[in-house]
Amino acid sequence: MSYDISLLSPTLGAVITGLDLGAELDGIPLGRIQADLDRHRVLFFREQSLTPTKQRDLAAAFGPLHRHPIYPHSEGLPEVLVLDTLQDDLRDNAVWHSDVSFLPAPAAMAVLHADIVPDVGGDTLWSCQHAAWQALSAPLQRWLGGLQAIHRLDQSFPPQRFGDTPERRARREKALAQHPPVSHPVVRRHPRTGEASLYVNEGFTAEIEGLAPAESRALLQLLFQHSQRPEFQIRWSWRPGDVAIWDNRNTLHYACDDYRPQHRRMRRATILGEPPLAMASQDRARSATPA
Ligand SMILES: O=C(O)CCC(=O)C(=O)O
Ligand SMILES: [Fe+2]
Repeated sequence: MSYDISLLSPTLGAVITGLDLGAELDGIPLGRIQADLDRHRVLFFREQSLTPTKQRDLAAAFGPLHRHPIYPHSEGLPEVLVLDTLQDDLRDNAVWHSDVSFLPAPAAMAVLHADIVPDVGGDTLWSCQHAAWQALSAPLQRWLGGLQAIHRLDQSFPPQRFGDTPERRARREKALAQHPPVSHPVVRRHPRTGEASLYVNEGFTAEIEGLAPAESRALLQLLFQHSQRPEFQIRWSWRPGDVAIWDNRNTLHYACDDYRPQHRRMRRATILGEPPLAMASQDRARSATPA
């Protein structure tokens, strides 16, 4: 099956037309989709109306799937989580984040399907963290390349969120006990493309290791602001049935919270990756050498 692709920005985002993601898996050009994802980082497919099972199967073709410790899931499908404004307070997704960076081996990719969307509003934004890294000065790139940061689940799942019933409280507490804070490189190297990208996010990154608290706060503030520059971003206005597939290693995303009280429901299947790779020291040195 061949398809057409058109770009949304120079650095990230492409819309694919002429492809039915609900077709039999062996008819879907998974290798070409993966190559386009490597190049464009976020791919969009209009009005696909994938069933939850098809969504799970499509995502599983790219790698093992994650079961989220807190979010509810599609009936009978623990790998397909449901983000429903009638069920949960999802305002915390209106913060720039990379999915499940609180895991030792976070998500490589995600497949998001729009079930119910407001007439207007409820867009999702993505930001390219390879472009963000590239736009930093060479001395800062070199310094960041040697740093590690702590990522925590509870930063995006505070007690007031998912703590309103005894069951949800217990689920959150169990999740916290099973997910102690983890340390990841501040700059990660993509295992498929070799590209460097900034890897801190407001959703889960709590501190930079080894710095004084005030230094860590100031540096994270600088990096969060930098990572969110409009130059690195795209924004998608959903129609029901739209699908987005993103590279979760080198992008951040943000679900715009501008549509309440309208109803919005999305589903996500999340493909697990590897522990983030740090920059090799010779690469850090090279990034500081004028071309
Ligand atoms: O609701 C959305 O548009 C995205 C929510 C989100 O952060 C996710 O699915 O990972
Ligand atoms: Fe997310």
